[in-house]
Amino acid sequence: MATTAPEIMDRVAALELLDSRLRWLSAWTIHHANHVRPKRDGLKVGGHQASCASMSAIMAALYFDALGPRDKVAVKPHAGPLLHAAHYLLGTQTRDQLERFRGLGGVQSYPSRTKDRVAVDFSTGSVGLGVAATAFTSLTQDYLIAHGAVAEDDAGRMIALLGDAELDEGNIYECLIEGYKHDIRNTWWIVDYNRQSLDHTTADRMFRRFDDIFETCGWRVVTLKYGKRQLAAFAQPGGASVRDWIDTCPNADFAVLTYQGGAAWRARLTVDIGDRPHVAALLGRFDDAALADLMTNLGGHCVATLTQAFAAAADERPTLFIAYTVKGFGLPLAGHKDNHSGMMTPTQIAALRDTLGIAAGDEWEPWAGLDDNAGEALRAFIAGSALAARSPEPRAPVVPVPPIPAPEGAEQSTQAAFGRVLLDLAKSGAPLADRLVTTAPDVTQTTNLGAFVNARGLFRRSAVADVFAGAKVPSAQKWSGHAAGQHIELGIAENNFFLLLGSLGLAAPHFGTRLIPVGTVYDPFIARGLDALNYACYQDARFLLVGTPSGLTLAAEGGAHQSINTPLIGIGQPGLTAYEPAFADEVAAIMEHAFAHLQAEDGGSVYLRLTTRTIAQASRADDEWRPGALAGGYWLRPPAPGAAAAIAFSGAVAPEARAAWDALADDLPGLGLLNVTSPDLLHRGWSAARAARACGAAPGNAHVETLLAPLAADAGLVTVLDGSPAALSWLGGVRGHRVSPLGVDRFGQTGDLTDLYRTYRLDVDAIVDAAAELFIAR
Ligand SMILES: Cc1ncc(C[n+]2csc(CCOP(=O)(O)OP(=O)(O)O)c2C)c(N)n1
Ligand SMILES: [Mg+2]
Repeated sequence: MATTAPEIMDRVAALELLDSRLRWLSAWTIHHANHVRPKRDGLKVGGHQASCASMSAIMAALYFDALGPRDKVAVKPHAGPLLHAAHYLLGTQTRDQLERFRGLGGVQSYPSRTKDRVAVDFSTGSVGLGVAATAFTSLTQDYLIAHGAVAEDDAGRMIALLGDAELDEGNIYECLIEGYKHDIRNTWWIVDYNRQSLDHTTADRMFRRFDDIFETCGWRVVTLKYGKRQLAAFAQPGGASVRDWIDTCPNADFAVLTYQGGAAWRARLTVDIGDRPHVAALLGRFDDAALADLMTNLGGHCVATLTQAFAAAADERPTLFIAYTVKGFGLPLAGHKDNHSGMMTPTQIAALRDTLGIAAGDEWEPWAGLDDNAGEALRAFIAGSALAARSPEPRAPVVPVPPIPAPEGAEQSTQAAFGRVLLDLAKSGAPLADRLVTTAPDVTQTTNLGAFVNARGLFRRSAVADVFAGAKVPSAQKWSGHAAGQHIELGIAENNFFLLLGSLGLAAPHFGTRLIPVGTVYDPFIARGLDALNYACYQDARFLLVGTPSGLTLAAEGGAHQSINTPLIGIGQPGLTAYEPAFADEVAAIMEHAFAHLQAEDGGSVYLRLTTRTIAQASRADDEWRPGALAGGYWLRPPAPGAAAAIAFSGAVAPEARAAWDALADDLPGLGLLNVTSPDLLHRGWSAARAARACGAAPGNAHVETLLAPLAADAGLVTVLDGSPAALSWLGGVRGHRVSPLGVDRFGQTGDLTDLYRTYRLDVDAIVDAAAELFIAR
């Protein structure tokens, strides 16, 4: 705890001044971007002055007092300007960056690990996700401790500062349940309980319900409802009545009175409890301004209350702090119904500046309005805080990737090949194998992770026996858990799965040790966790995601389990390279590449879309296919120069594409057969090459341009995949070729493969017909 304040100022006084500095700087940063900086587009810039003001005391107490050197914080997205203000006071953020808040290259609207220039532990933006990320990062820390990569004494606390409306997000409760199963510790969630969201005032029925929910899941709940001045008033004659009144005051009434101010408080209190003993005398001792101050002196605005509460929760038990606050505290926006996006007028901000004694023109001066001694004292105070003592994020060494041989077998499925590669790695003793962490949302066995888990065990901080094995019940699965295990078993909630992948995938920058997370999920249920996947990618977390089984090829499983649009997700998701291999040797090559790519400085995460369909493997004369497969596609049958047509396919429909090629080759001499292993990479490369050419730099061709170059200018392409046809139909735009796209764009249904491929036009006949259509249409 920081106690370095010079004698002229005690700790609480320093934190109170810092609270008001943070509130001012955050308000001014937002004001400047909206009212001072010249505008070119007439659009509102935005920012959330009320949401910041609500939490400035919490920020001051946490960042300048309670924070430990290894603690990590997820800051409520719309309180981002407070985080930057704290760094500005510390000297680690520049005025130029603040002046460019929400402008190109300036401070981001919401804290961003990758785009902001100050240390951001967790990006936030989509409410609820940053909160849960702290719990999964604590689990990641426990995993690293158990595996000897982090010392127990070096464990930090994972802290979320959240808005109360974030508690409406379902992912919070999914996380609570999963966290309880894994005995989560070292996690604090601090709720800015201002009881206002964007549209609403929190339902009064929720009062104390959060206590029940969190306590049931093993959390300690600390409610910080009253500030010190309120507590002092409650101790006076008549005070108990005021306290009872506050405790039963509906949230909306409290907000209205806060907005209306001292006279309104007095009138209402007088009507409601003025006839109770000593109340009139008590109220009479406060003028209107002092009464308004008293009634809004809530726990979340009282740094003394906050620092005491934080210090008292020093053990590792997960803790929920419910800090009562006023949205827009200290601003004319306080309590107003529409204050979420509300902004002070130039007149109002000038008035606020005047009350702080800041001269016009000195708005950015960190210590303006304070005498020199006070400014110097505060500078010294924060220089001694834990925020100042934090080291930059570590750089973790790269783990060497061994060659990954292709699984043997003339007939294989890509899903089985994936499982085989992991098992072989587990047995190999390669250093990379020790860094693998697998996880799945209750689909470990049906996604072929089981063999790896048998070899490496389930991860549990405290050993868990395999009761079935103990009772000698025969099973292919060994399901005992121990601290050295490498599979983190999750319940079925896919949001948790993606949040955990995101946390494991940040182990390198967060803890200095690389983990290689591998997660499997049924391909259609990627959609269930899509925002959490996007969030993980936005943070530049690195992991291998395997969506399997996929597509209509699941046949008998029916339309509820057959993924259709995941290839488009693969194309559309930044930070994630999507592959859909057809053959087992491609799976091995892509996994080898992926393990390096997800460790590379300019790399990213990788998504494999796989299938359980066992198909005849391609016979290979050499390894020439390999670079093309990694780059997104290669010719399984190269077209003759000037060829009039080609078939382009991805994944499970390889047998149909090959058979159609056989059927058409005589009629269409020089017909090409293109195996597109990554529509995503081909499209991305095409965009990048065009952008580079537009900038006059690197005029080279994209891989897809080179691939399609041999075809005649007026050639036709048949594209086919078990997924949305749009994932490949764009190929026609690359060189202006005509396209006849096949794929799935209706819900699937049950059936066998023959019936379904015929019904949905993925069979050989459909491909032959699609080729004919290209030429008949000419
Ligand atoms: C997933 C998601 N949905 C909606 C939004 C838009 N949004 C941003 S803040 C907010 C309300 C937040 O209220 P609260 O958490 O109570 O924060 P406060 O500003 O009151 O502190 C909403 C709806 C969002 N950022 N993320
Ligand atoms: Mg709120």
